[in-house]
Amino acid sequence: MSDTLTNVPARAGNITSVPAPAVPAPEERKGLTKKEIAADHPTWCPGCGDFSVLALYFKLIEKRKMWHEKITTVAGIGCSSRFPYFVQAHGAHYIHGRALPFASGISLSRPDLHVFVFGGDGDAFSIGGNHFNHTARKNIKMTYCVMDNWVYGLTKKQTSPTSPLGFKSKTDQWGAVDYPINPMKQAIAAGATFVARTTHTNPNHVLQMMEAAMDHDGFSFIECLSECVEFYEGAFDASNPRKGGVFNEVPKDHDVTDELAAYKLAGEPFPGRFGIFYKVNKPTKNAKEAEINKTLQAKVAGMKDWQILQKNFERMK
Ligand SMILES: Cc1ncc(C[n+]2csc(CCOP(=O)(O)OP(=O)(O)O)c2C)c(N)n1
Ligand code: SF4
Ligand SMILES: [Mg+2]
Repeated sequence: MSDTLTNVPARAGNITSVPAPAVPAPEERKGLTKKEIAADHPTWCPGCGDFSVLALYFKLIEKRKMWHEKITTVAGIGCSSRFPYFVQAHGAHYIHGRALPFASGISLSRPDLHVFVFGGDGDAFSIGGNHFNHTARKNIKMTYCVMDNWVYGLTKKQTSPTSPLGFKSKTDQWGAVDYPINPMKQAIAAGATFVARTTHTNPNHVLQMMEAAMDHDGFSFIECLSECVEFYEGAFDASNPRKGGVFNEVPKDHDVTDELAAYKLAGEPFPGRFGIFYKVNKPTKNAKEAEINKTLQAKVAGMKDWQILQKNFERMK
């Protein structure tokens, strides 16, 4: 189990601390079962790929013995973004495209939590495109899993930034004319320090990617293909061996620290590769801010909150 799950001290500060409720030592506590972590019955269409991502998230929580008070599940708006409703733990179904800034606040103020963000391609790359770039470049510790179905599902079939050319939708009746973005290239270029690709049709692989992403100290991004059976059926058949497609993993000799090699992999035509394309260690914003806080807190050690405020006011006179 990663240290971040169990050994991170409570947030330091000048605020009077409230005694924490008695929680058994980690080794004495059992991991949650799916029954304890599953909330409402998911309202997705039967056969939607999102079911599989949710089931694997439950599996991850079970396997890695995470507890309710250590997990936060955040999302924006969309079918995929309904995710936090179905998880019996802290979380938020937030504003369309704004899941990442909300999750950033959680991550920076509560470094002891595992922050997971789920959402769709529209949420991530249309309305939330700007936040995606900035959260990645800041290297804020969290795992962002984009359930990419190449369409706006919730609003019933509009072209999304990942829809391929020619895709017929309510916003492109004669076929999409705008070039799609490549989420993997975008993540690498924006500065994400962990970039992986998987597909809902390969459960073991999804779990493997989620585990690796969770263990990464920084902003980890996963593009998970997740079929919308209602508005883009068969979109990913070419990546599914059960439908006559091929599931090709990242070559064994791929150097995950080589940005250009990762970019090259990301450029392979669909169905492309699956696995970890890029992974480097860089100081996180969390670590940098913690350092600043430590230095500043040392300067006011032993002072009461009102004394710090008074000192500040006096300085402003
Ligand atoms: C500010 C704002 N603009 C537009 C919408 C309408 N809207 C809701 S979800 C969505 C797109 C969802 O697509 P995606 O993120 O790909 O999720 P999916 O439903 O495909 O999982 C849009 C445009 C909204 N809720 N809020
Ligand atoms: S509309 Fe598509 S994405 Fe939304 S729940 Fe149905 S199958 Fe899933
Ligand atoms: Mg979508």
